[in-house]
Amino acid sequence: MKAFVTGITGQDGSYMADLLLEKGYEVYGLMRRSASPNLWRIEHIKNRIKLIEGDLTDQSSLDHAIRTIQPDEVYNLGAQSFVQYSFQAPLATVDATGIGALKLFEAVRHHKKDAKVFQASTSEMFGKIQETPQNERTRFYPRSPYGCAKAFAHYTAVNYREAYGLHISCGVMFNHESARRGPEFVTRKITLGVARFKMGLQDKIILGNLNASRDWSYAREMMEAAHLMLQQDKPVDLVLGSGQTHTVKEWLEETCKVAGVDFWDVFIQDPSFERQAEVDYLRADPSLAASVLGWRTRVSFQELVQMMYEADYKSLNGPVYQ
Ligand code: NAP
Ligand code: F7E
Repeated sequence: MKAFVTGITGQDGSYMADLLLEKGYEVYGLMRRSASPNLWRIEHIKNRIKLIEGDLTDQSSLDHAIRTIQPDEVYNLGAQSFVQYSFQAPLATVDATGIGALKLFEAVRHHKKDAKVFQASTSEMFGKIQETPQNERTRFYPRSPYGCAKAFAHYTAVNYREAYGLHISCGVMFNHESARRGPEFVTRKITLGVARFKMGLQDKIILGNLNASRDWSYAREMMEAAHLMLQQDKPVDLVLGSGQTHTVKEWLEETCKVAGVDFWDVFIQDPSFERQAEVDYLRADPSLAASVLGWRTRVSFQELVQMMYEADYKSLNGPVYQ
């Protein structure tokens, strides 16, 4: 079996590549040109995967990739995925995250119509939530250029399924984290910041809104669900999350507890880290995913915090990525 993964250098793409290699797939990944290549998450597998140069904003590179690889499965995990940055660079975000998905679906439609496609949809589409918990029928109300771009990609996936019979499944993924999370996201910013504080390398962590609630789970488990979704005969859209929610403050408190440091010593609140339009509260209803896939998250909130804090603490003495 051959799989093509966009976003292979990102958190999810690297876990997906690990998982697919374990299952015996031939793994191809899309990598964009960068002055300083960002390969740390796939360093351990770089000799076992094939990297194809290209860009989600460039139709010809996607056409070329799909035409030459002829993949059985395509995982569209590439995106400008940082919500805060999407307010600073809305057009670039929409290009990669929204139109990029359309370009990839077009490449599949023209060059490998029977490939099964996974689209990385997001709980950010629920934004200003219309009900709790959020399920497959909850109305979207995105609150950022990123959320709007993902809603466009999601509806385009549904349309390409209905109009052209493509096998595209959308995983509506709630926040998922790991030691491979980018350090700009709040979970990793906190675990890395507290580890540095503990080692005397940093005085304070500067944070924005501590009251936001997120449904956090472990990224590797999320990729297991994405893979399972493409093993179904029929395409399906599913909400993927733990069903539990915690505030940013609780993530910080738990990290401080694991590190054995005083919560009040560690952070400063700064409104400049607050969002122009915030998503206050997210909690998944993963019951359909449980019944269709037999999947649920296993790593708890406490285990996730501990795993990430310990990896960061160790990495300060040399790189350790899990
Ligand atoms: P991530 O770590 O930010 O990785 C994003 C990947 O996309 C990177 O490999 C990046 O390449 C690549 N990329 C960005 N712009 C591109 C472009 N123009 N052309 C080609 N590649 C491009 O994100 P993640 O956390 O792994 O998330 C994976 C996917 O799931 C994303 O689509 C994200 O929006 C979505 N999602 C994530 C979560 C979550 O909680 N993690 C939840 C719901 C949905 P570089 O390495 O070169 O930057
Ligand atoms: O923010 C608050 C912030 O940037 C979480 C992406 O993977 O998940 C992710 O998006 C919350 C927000 O992730 C800081 O205001 C407080 O309420 O870690 P985040 P996100 O915006 O939830 C979704 C599902 C995706 O699809 C996205 O791709 O934390 N917060 N203080 C802060 N956030 C950051 N980044 N930095 C702070 O200092």
